[in-house]
Amino acid sequence: MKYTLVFSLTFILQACYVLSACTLHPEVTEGPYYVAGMPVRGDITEDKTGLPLILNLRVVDSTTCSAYAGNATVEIWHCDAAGVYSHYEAASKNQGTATDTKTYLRGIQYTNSSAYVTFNTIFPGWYTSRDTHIHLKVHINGKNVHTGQLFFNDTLEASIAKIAPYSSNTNQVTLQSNDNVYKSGGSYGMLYPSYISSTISSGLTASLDLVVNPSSTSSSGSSPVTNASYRPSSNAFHTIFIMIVLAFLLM
Ligand SMILES: *[C@@H]1O[C@H](CO)[C@@H](O)[C@H](O)[C@H]1NC(C)=O
Ligand SMILES: *[C@@H]1O[C@H](CO)[C@@H](O)[C@H](O)[C@H]1NC(C)=O
Ligand SMILES: *[C@@H]1O[C@H](CO)[C@@H](O)[C@H](O)[C@H]1NC(C)=O
Ligand SMILES: CC(=O)N[C@H]1CO[C@H](CO)[C@@H](O)[C@@H]1O
Repeated sequence: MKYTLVFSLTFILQACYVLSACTLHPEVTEGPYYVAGMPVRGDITEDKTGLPLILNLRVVDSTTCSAYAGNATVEIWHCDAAGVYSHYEAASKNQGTATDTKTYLRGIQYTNSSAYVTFNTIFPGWYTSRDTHIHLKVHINGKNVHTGQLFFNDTLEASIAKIAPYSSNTNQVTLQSNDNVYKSGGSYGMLYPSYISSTISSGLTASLDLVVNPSSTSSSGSSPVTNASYRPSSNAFHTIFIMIVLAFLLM
């Protein structure tokens, strides 16, 4: 009877713990357009036109569920309104594999004392077979601990597609439900932006916590690690701890 109670209470408390814990963000592919060594800067727009987008991203430690106080950077890169990436303009336009030296819409920021970075950029466009997205990497002491992608709501994307210069993008649209990267864990990167002021033309701003394990190494290549194998490993210990405490209390 006592043990049944211990097991039931452990199960309930464990369920509460899992629900309240921050979940480690799954690794998703870095894709073919990553370039190392990009500038450290908050404004990555350069001469690109589009709706202003302000991103506030906070690095959270999955092992403690609190803001990561150490030496972290967040790096982002994304395509322009026409679906073209700097450094890979030819490849983005299906015109071969030549690379260029452009750096627009790429940058790295060190986290501030609240573990935040802020990027000023433009809302990205899209290209065939991919939903609109922003790539990111989190580095800790220079080591890449996480590779992810950020996504937006399909309905929001459809409204933006009607506004210049996005309205000139003739690439095929891919809905989230058909995007293979989104399906591999993209929901953790969903952004829910608000307008900077009263209308969409003022631009958008969004915030997100990036939950990473500071001691892991990003898989970052074309074979992403599944989210299940990236869950924090403290649960087994937690379960045993709760059971011991309850057994004492009920003795
Ligand atoms: C850190 O950056 C965030 C987002 O830009 C900002 O709200 C916050 O005030 C900054 N904190 C410090 C201590 O500078
Ligand atoms: C922080 O990490 C960077 C690499 O991203 C490294 O160059 C720098 O020395 C580190 N700073 C400290 C204070 O550890
Ligand atoms: C996207 O936005 C539409 C309209 O606001 C809403 O109905 C839908 O549930 C949203 N989808 C997601 C995945 O949040
Ligand atoms: C967001 C996401 O991809 N979640 C998946 C994590 O892994 C479990 C187990 O493989 C899936 O059921 C989830 O759909």
